[in-house]
Parts: sequence; C-alpha cells; structure tokens
Amino acid sequence: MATDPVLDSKTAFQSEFDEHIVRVLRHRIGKDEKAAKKHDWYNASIYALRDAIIDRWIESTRRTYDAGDKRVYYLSMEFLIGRLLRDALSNMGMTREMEQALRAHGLDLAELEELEPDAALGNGGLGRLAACFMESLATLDIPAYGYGIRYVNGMFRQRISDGWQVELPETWLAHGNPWEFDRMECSYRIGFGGEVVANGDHVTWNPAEAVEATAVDTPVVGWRGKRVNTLRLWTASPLDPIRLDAFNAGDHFGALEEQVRADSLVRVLYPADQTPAGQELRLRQEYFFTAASVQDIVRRHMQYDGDIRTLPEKAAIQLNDTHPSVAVAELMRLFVDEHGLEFNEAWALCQKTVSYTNHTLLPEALESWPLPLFERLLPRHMQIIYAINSRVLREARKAGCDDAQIAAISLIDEGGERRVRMANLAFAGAHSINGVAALHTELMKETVFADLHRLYPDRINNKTNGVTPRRWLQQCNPGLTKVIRDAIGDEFLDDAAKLADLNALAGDAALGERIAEVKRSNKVALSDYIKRTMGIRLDPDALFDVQIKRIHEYKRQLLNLIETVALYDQIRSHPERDWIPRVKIFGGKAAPSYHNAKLVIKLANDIARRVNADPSVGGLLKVVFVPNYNVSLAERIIPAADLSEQISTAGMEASGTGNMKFALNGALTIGTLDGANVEIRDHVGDDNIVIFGLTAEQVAEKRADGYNPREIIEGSRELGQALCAIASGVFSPDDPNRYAGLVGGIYDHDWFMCAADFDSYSAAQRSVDARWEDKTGWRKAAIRNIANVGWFSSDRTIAEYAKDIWKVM
Ligand code: B1H
Repeated sequence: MATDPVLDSKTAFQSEFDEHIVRVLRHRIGKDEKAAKKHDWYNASIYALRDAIIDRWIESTRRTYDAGDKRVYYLSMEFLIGRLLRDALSNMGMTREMEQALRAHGLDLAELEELEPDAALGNGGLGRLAACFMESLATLDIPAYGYGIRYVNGMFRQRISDGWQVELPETWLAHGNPWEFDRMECSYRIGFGGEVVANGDHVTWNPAEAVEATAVDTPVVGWRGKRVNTLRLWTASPLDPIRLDAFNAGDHFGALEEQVRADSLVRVLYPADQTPAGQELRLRQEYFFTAASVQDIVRRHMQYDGDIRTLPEKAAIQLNDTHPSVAVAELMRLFVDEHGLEFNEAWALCQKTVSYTNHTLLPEALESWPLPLFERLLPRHMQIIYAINSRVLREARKAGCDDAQIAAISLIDEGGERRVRMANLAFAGAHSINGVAALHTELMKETVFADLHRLYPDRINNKTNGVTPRRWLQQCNPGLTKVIRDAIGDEFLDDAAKLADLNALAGDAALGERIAEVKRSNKVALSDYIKRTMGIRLDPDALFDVQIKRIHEYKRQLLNLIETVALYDQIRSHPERDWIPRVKIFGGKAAPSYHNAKLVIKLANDIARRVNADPSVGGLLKVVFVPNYNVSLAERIIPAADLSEQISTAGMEASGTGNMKFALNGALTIGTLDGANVEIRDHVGDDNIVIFGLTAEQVAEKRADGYNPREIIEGSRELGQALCAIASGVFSPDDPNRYAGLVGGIYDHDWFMCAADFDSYSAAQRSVDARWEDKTGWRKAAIRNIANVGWFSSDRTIAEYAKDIWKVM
C-alpha cells in the first residue's frame, strides 16, 4: 500500500500501533482478540488513537499555562459535531496507520467508522458552525475551550411514516462514548430561585434549589495535530442522590425527585431552531451551562493569575447567539458579589471580556423571557440587569435618544407583558457584536439593533462564516482531494486560499474530466445508499439537485416543491422536448411544533410518491426526501451534488454554511442574494453561480408597499397551475384538502414571497438545464467554484475573530 508522506507521518510505527490496539483491547476493554466483536475493535481503535491525542492534549495545555497565554472561551448551547473518528485520524495523520493495523485483523476502517453515532448536540447551522470553529481554533493553535451541555438525547431521529415526520429519541450515548473524559473533580453548584439578602454593602443570593454541574471533556484535534483543545460539556447531578428519609418512609419516587430534576436539565436538546422555545426548562438549561462555564473560567483565572482585574487580558468569552447571554449578569454577579468589585469597574471588565455573535434577525427567534419567570428563577441576576439597564438608559438619554429609541434600547421590553431582552443584554455587556455575513451585518445595523448601534457605533462588526475544509473537503471527498493534490500540489491542505491555483487550470479539459469522474462516483455511492435505505433507483447521470437544511418557511423548500410540480407538468405536456434528467433531493428536520414545516415534509413525500411512480415522466424526474438528515448524511450527499439550492427569501438567511460546503465540492449554486450567497457570488464570479429573485431591499419595499400575491399568481400560468394542483389534492387524493391552507397562505399574504420569486426561479432552473447540456462549460464552472471558495474556510473566519475581537493573534 502506497503511504502518504505528507498526510501520514508515522507509518514506520505501523506494527507498534497494531500492538497497541491489541493491548488496549485486552487491558481496557477486557477482550481477547479471538472473541472481540466489531464494536470492541471500534472502541479499542478509538482508545488507542486517543492515547496519541492525549499526549498532544497535555502538551498543548502545558504550553498555554507556561506562556500565560490568553484563552478563548466559546459558549454555545449547541455543538453539532457528527462523528469524530475519521476527523481525529485524519488530523492526527494516522488514517493509513489505522487502516493497516485493522486490516491485519481482517477489519475495515470504513466499516468501523459507520458504528460511530453522530454527536448531534445541535439543530443546524449554528451548532455546526460551533463545531467547525472548534476545529479551526485548534488548527490555528489558539488556546480555546468550547463550553456547552452534554445532552443525553441530542437532535431527535427523524422517521418518515406515511410521508409524515415522526420524532424518535436519539440515543447517542447508549453504547458509551469513548471520546469522553469525566472530570468529577471539576464541578460547580448552580442555584435557582430563592431570595437575595442585603447585609450592609454585601449582597447574598440564597438559592432555593441547586444542582451540581460536572465537566465532561472531549479533545478537539486541530489539523496535523498541532494543538488539541477541550470541548467541555456540563452534566448535572443532584446534591443529594436520594432522600433516604423519604425512601424509608415508602415514597420511593419522591425520594428520587432531585435526581429527576437534575437529569431533566441535560436530558434533551430543544429541537426548536429559530422557532420559539419559551419554556422555563430552556431558561434553566441556559443558566445552568452558562453559570458553570463562567465560574470555571473565573476559577481558572484566579488559580493561575490571582487578580480578577486582569481577566480580560487572559480570557475572551464569545457568546454564540443569545442563549448564553445571562453570562453578562453572571460575570457581574461574580465580580461584585464574590470578588467585591465596584459596579462600574466590574462593568468595564465585563465588556472587555465578553463578545456576542448574532445569527438571526427573525423576530420570533430573538430570545426574550417573561420578567416574572426570570425574576423567580434568577432574582439576583434580575437586580443586576436592572442596574445595567439604568446605566445604559442614562447613557442613551445623555446621548439625546427620544422615548421611542429608549424603549428600543432598553433591556426590558415594556410593550405588553414585560420581558427581558437577551439580545439587548448581550449587546450592552459586550465590546463586540458581530454578524455572520456582510449583508446580515448591514441589516443588523439597519433593523433590530438600529438604536443600540447609534448609541454604540463601534461595536457591530462582520465576521462572515466559514466551514472547515478538513471535514468538508478532505474527509468527505477524498476523491476530489486527490485530484486537486495531483493538479496543484499540497499547499491547499494547510491554506485553503491556495485552492485558487486551480483557476489557472479552469479550462484544462483533462482536469475537468477527472473532477467529473469523481463527482460521478460520489453520485453512484449516494445512489447506492438511497437504493439500499429507501428502495429508490436513481440515474447517476441525471442532474442531482439538492436542498438539505432545516425545514423553515423562510428557506422556501415550498418554492422548490412548487417548481418541481411545475416541471412535472411541463414534462408531461411536452414530452417531445429534450428534458434534462433531474433528481430532486430534499432532506431536513422540522421543529416538532412547527405545523407548516411538517406539512412541507409531507408534501415533498406526496409529490415524490406520485412523480416517481408516473411512467409518463420516463425517469426524467425523480424526487427523494432523505430521512434523518444529519452531519453524516451531509458528508455523503454534498460531494454528490451538482446543484445547490440556496433559495431563502432575501434578507432572512443570516449566512448559511451549507452553501459554502457545496461550492467547495464543485456544485453550482442556484440562489438568491441572501446571506453569504452574496459573497460566494463575489468570489466565484457572476458566470459561475445562478442568481435569481428579489433583493433584500426589494423584499422590504414590497412588504411595506402592500404586496398582492394574487395578482402575480393570476399573471403566471405555470405558477397558477402548480398551486392549483397542490391545493386541489392531485398529490393528496387520500385527503384532498391537506394543502389548502398551505397554498392559501401564498394567495393571502405570501410573507416569504414564493409567488413573487417564482417566475424568476423557474427561469433560472431552465437556464441551469441549458448550462448542463454544455458539459465543458459546467465543468469549468465547477472548477471555478472549488478554486474560489477557499476564503470560506473557518480558518479565515477564526483568524479574523482572533485578530479583531479576541486579540489573540
Ligand atoms: C441560526 C439560529 C438558531 N440563526 C435559535 N439562529 C435556536 C436560533 O434552538 N434555538 O433556539 C437555534 C438556532 N440558527 C443560523 O446560524 C442561521 O440561520 C444561518 O443562516 C447561519 O449560517 C447559522 C450560523 O451562523
């Protein structure tokens, strides 16, 4: 077997590693080689690999302590990690070594990799971004901790039953987790409720209840194993595991109440993704992990530095959206109540330490909590928030703000039921507030944060998102990686911007051919998976047109489905035309309470059933809804895509990150000028992306001027017919009215502008058909995409955070 001197440096120790695995199997798993099952080998392989990782981990940690370096703390409710084995092997440069060691025992690494469950501790883009950022932080050799919750049940498993989404619990920990290190000694008491008592100048909070937060660590390996950082997730336990008095008195369930209360905190991830999750348990989860993290940060600082006032020089706390916003109040509480600082000094330190990333402008996703609930659960934090508010509002008044501006800036929403605004709290308590794409950041300044921005004009800045090219190119698409290495050498492996060297070869027919061959073999592999799991046969030479992401009205899966129906109609009415064979692939989960999103899933499945069984389309159109879309499926699907659907209503998708992954794997984008699509167009060039539809500005204008979708529908025959077919039950003969409401929404208000953008979208799709017929042109455009999206590496994004916000580079 040819070894790879660049990627795999340690092949010489192959047999040693093999012996190590066997030793681990014996002494840590307790199995004889002869008796070991696949799962035992899987665990042994990870433990053996882990040993190599641990050495780097300890070395990285020592280096940081010795140098007294500043650390980055990334607080996030979500880390959507997926699998780790392939990632850790590849970043450690040990893939070949592992392959060979396993082969010696008749085992196949790829097969063992499939045994690993996805760590799905996140909903979608926000959680996956946190995972990419952790990997890039380690790659850039920046000392960092990720802090979050160790959910026992992550994102639900989606089953499609009769076309409907059914949610099942995800049990990723059922067979243990070999990546974890329990840190029992690292625990904090987290209180809730109770009362605040003032004792002269000193204030004490006496919580009514408390749980213990305990750390569970997972190593995060950077590219080439340069640094290993820590993902520290909190688990909860009761202070008293059992109330023996109650148990002995016969109350066997009541005796375990505390246990249940603690368990519930870390039990499940809210599968809400930008749909309101306003329950008390969610606020408890937020405070639980935020308080444990902030206390851990302050403890570490005091242990090694001893002076609370130097915290901002040694720690940068990044809030991933507002879910950990309460960190501002918790940090203030520690400064003032525990370390005896004056409020003003504490406030200055807090702002220097904290920064906040906003990920959405959707009003329903902007977190706020009913004030009585917040005050009952966190009475001391509520007082601190009032104190912050009075300071901010006095500053606003002094700066000349009028009443309306003051009301918008206030941390308390006074309109109707009073609520605590978590975004305003984060904004006030941070020195940097960043958006996640250029357009999004501009809209932040103009809309939700307009008044705060006027008051504090140098806080908002942009950090366009990125994705890690290790997972999203090298690991998920080894075929393409090989072709690129053969074409331009290995520099791009360490610096994704170097992919630009492919530009000189964009017209190289042989390269185009090789890339097309890889794409085809990825499509064959995906087709095999779909055949095996769903029984649907696909033609790998058809155009694979893919929309995979959370199901949300603003993401407009419905627009894609309406166009699918229109195309189906057209193919049947004009069978004589040269139609391009297409496979429409959909995947994504709907929030369990999101009625219209669930209906869209059913519609996709209804359309698929009808279209796929219709002999008159002659295989020219296939529709597939792939169940249980997750990180691992993304790694299969993205390398096999020809066309990437990024069709949100302009102004609504903050950035998108799937868009970047597709382009990096040589798919062309059909999309609106929304989120990072705008910057992708700037990088790949107008000719290598298909843009359609209203701009964000036009959408805003239309909404303000009273937009009439009916008029538009009446003016578009194709759209009218497609809507009529869906609404009248052509795809739902068992329940003809199923989609009347969904389609009615388009006629009545069409908030997301499906009607307004339909003709433009449909024309764009036909232009894609025309491009596809020009094989050479398509391949050239694919190369241009790969060559010019190196900028969307999360290494670039993290370097910008490091320089501009955290000051660690
Ligand atoms: C994004 C969320 C989000 N923005 C609330 N906001 C959630 C909000 O469970 N919740 O309560 C969960 C998630 N997620 C996404 O962040 C944006 O929609 C994407 O456009 C963006 O690419 C991604 C990363 O910045």
